[in-house]
Amino acid sequence: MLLTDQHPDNKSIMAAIVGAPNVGKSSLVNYLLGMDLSIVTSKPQTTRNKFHAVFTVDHTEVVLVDTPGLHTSSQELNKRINQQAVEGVDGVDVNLLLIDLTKDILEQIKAFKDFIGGKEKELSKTWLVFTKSDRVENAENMPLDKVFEQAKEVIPALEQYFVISTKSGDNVHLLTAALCDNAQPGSHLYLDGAISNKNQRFFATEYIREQAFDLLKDELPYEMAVIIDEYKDFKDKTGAFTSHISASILVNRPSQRAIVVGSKGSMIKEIGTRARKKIAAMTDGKVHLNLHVKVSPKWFKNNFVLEELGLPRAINSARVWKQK
Ligand SMILES: Nc1nc2c(ncn2[C@@H]2O[C@H](COP(=O)(O)OP(=O)(O)O)[C@@H](O)[C@H]2O)c(=O)[nH]1
Ligand SMILES: [Mg+2]
Repeated sequence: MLLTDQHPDNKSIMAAIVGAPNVGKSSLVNYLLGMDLSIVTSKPQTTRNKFHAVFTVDHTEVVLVDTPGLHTSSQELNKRINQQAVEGVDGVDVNLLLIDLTKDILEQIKAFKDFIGGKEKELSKTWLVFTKSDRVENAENMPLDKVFEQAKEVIPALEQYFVISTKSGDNVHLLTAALCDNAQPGSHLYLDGAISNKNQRFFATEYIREQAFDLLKDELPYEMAVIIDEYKDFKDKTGAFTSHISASILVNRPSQRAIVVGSKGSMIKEIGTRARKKIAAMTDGKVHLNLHVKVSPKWFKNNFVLEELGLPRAINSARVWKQK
């Protein structure tokens, strides 16, 4: 889509947000956007699809690419999730490599190097963003200059670093300023007011999954996926919008269905109530949400389900799919 009649002062920059699971990628996206768009949970590996999140500062458009956490696994689902992360860093102007200050720093840097698989020379300029500074007592006394120099030996594309907290908001403005300074004159990719390349349907499934992640324990959420069966918007007599949404929560085994439904349906009801509130905050209207739990054995190996979830085949996917 080409947007015509752009302001002559328009500038744009695209930044990929990468890093290990749970470093705070989605939290940073939400902080910069000023809204809870990307799902944030205390459990790692919740984000599965890459997507754009957009904000503007004066005439400068910043397009953030939220990516799933980098993890290596031979499982088909994880291969496809990783592919989303790989594509996320492709063709961007800058990579923001997030590093959790509360964990081993150099290990995270090396994990990123392994992830890009020897292509560090082709990498766009990359900035280190140390996160969760509110959780370490003396972030300003940490030898981060030295750590940065060591990191540069591993990833030569590293240019500078930031030390931020999205909880306290510390230093995030420095990152925003650097992004704006590095934006190039040119057309905006998105219309004014756009916040993402994904639609409300996508975020509805994310918010259902987010609430289920929060409420359910252990491994179950990783064997769970959400698919929208129906999504319809109606205008009522007052002109207000009501969205009627039916969605299926897919699980792998019948025993998991029992857990997600809960005693007398209490769990699915709670997931639904919380998700409905979050979806309504996004649509700014009323929401009727119908949730069903379906047992779909091995959905995470099923090409049709994975495509429906926005996870096409990865480069290293096994060629095992039967032709229809
Ligand atoms: N204390 C603190 N917690 C954070 C910060 N950023 C993220 N978190 C927490 O870290 C967890 C993972 O965050 P999330 O944004 O989902 O990480 P992602 O997996 O990289 O997208 C959540 O529990 C967040 O609340 C921060 O700056 N300070
Ligand atoms: Mg995330």
